[in-house]
Amino acid sequence: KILVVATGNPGKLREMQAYLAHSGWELTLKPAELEIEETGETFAANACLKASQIAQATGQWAIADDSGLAVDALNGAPGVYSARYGNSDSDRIARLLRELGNTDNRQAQFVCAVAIARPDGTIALESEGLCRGEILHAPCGEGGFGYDPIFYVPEKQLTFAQMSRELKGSISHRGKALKALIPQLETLNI
Ligand code: ITT
Repeated sequence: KILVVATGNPGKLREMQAYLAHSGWELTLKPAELEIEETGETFAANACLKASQIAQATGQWAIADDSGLAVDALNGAPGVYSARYGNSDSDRIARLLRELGNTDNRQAQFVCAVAIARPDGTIALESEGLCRGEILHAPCGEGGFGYDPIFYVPEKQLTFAQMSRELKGSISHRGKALKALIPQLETLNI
């Protein structure tokens, strides 16, 4: 049972592999030359688009994750445009901190939509997870990827970048979306 992971983001791949390690599926990375343009307006639409196109291109089952950070004081930006907010993680973080400035309201949420497509490109399963937290004024922590160093979870008193992969996975948008998916994956009966 092979699932092609429709991502070019190594941080996502590592987390997906860890969280689906006992699902009975073997995860393999999509060929690098297959790139999908994300034209959807929602996380779910983009996850379906990526899973469907990679499944069709490879003729195998595929899983995609579309995710991002929605900041309350920025009316949900960068949201589905989180990856396009800059050319590197540090550029994206710098831009977000600049746009937020000294705003008191630091509330934000990470959202993750996951979709699984059959080899013919039709969508078999969808799932979504979210995690609320606060945007710090400066990065803190070395782990994780993307916006993790500025995303602080008050309940744990840590940023995502200060958490072990296990702890992040137990509360994160991606961890929740994939956890909800596992029982459904088992019912596929492939
Ligand atoms: P693929 O589309 O190839 O999967 P991508 O990085 O372009 O990779 P998205 O379009 O879904 O993925 O954009 C997600 C953005 O949100 C990207 O900038 C990530 O760094 C960021 N992001 C998503 N999940 C995150 C997490 O758990 N921690 C930190 N940043 C995250």
